[in-house]
Amino acid sequence: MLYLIALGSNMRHPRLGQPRAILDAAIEALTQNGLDVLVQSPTIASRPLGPSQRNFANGAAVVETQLSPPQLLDVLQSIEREFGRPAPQKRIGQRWRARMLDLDIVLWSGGMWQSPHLTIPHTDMAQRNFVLGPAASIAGDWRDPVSGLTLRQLNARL
Ligand code: A4P
Ligand code: MG
Repeated sequence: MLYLIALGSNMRHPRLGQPRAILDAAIEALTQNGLDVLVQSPTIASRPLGPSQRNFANGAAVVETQLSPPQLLDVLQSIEREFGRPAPQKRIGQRWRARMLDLDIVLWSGGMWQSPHLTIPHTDMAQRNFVLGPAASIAGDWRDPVSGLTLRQLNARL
């Protein structure tokens, strides 16, 4: 199976430092968890969508694995937990949900997936330039099964 994964961070990690270093470490964690990382996009800086103040580092990767979508989601969430959350004093209000690292499954080679905790393609993919930009740079010909458009076409529409 091929999967397109989106990576995002806008936190400073106590050991790793800046968000782009967190993304690099996340790619390494994917490999260490047995995923075959075929391509990694350049990391971009993007303006925060939503209430957060800090800019994000965003990126994408194509990985190959025998894991099913729910199994891969388990792995991604365990990696997210491994990277932790911001320091406790910052965990106020809605911010307590903030994470060092966000890993989303954007597309997979099997087409669509729909279950209570997992929807592929990722529902917000087509509206998010910080997903489509990096994704189109490494997998521009990959077709979104919902719209029938390639990532390059979707990215051009934003
Ligand atoms: N889930 C369903 N489908 C998927 C999928 N395809 N991939 C479920 C991954 N997870 C999927 O995810 C909550 C649940 O979604 C998971 O448990 C899984 O079962 P989450 O990432 O913990 O939370 P969320 O609902 O996505 O909220 P979050 O993380 O606060 O918001 P978003 O929508 O993920 O956005 N601005 C910039 N510039 N760059 C960013 O990367 N990211 C966010 C977070 C906001 N603004 C941003 C960025
Ligand atoms: Mg997520």
